[in-house]
Amino acid sequence: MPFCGNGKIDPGEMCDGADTGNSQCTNLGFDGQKVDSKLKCTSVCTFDTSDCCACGNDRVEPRPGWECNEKCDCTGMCDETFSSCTGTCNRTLLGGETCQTLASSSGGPFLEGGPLGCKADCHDYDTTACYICGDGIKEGPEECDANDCGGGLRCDDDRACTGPWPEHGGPLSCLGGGDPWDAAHQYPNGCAISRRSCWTCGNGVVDPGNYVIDGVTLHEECDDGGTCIGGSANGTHCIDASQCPGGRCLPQDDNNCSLTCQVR
Ligand SMILES: [Ca+2]
Ligand SMILES: [Ca+2]
Ligand SMILES: [Ca+2]
Ligand SMILES: [Ca+2]
Repeated sequence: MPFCGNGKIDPGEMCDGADTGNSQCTNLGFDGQKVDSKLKCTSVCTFDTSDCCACGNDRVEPRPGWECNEKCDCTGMCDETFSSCTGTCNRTLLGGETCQTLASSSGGPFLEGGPLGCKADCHDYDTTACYICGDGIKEGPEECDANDCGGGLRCDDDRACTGPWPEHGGPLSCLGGGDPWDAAHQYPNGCAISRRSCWTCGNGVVDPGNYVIDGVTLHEECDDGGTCIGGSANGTHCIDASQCPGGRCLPQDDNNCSLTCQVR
């Protein structure tokens, strides 16, 4: 470029010195520029876009200091010239924020999940993958939240407990974490289903907790197991279906203990 450096645009030059013609960052597909700056020119008379900003350019350009009001940036959405920003996000720049830090800085509830995302215009975070244990809504990896046990099931429904036995039931518990019982068992993190209030008549164990049958609140008074019905072990005592190959293990209404595990 024999005339690069003479301060005016000659054939083959995009710009020269301070002369960028009518071009601005926005003409090149960028969203804006650094405040008090403009499109610049390199020493070889090509555009220097380092003070241009765009959603999708691998850099978070927030206010103040930039016209682009970005909180985050989702890279890979634009091609090299930023004239076609239709790609999909392949890396999200979040300025160090996470679901958790975002919640605490806003004074909002504690968001436990993630990942935190970036909205397509880079102007705000996408929190749809964040979740809150304690908001009463089962979401993300939660097994339950408060009384929401998923699929429209209320955890406190007396029939919420299900199992392989014909005689079973009771409410499920949704554990919020911090409960000593939870910590001692398998639910240290909260929003996990506990079956501690379930009952199963016929499993050979007098289960704790109450259950309701036909409006009457009961608790197991006895449980002497069941009997294999059918299969190779037909007629033998059992406490689990695995003990009855080809058959079922069912509680028996005998002289001592009823089908709902009440003492006769
Ligand atoms: Ca020139
Ligand atoms: Ca950007
Ligand atoms: Ca929740
Ligand atoms: Ca039982």
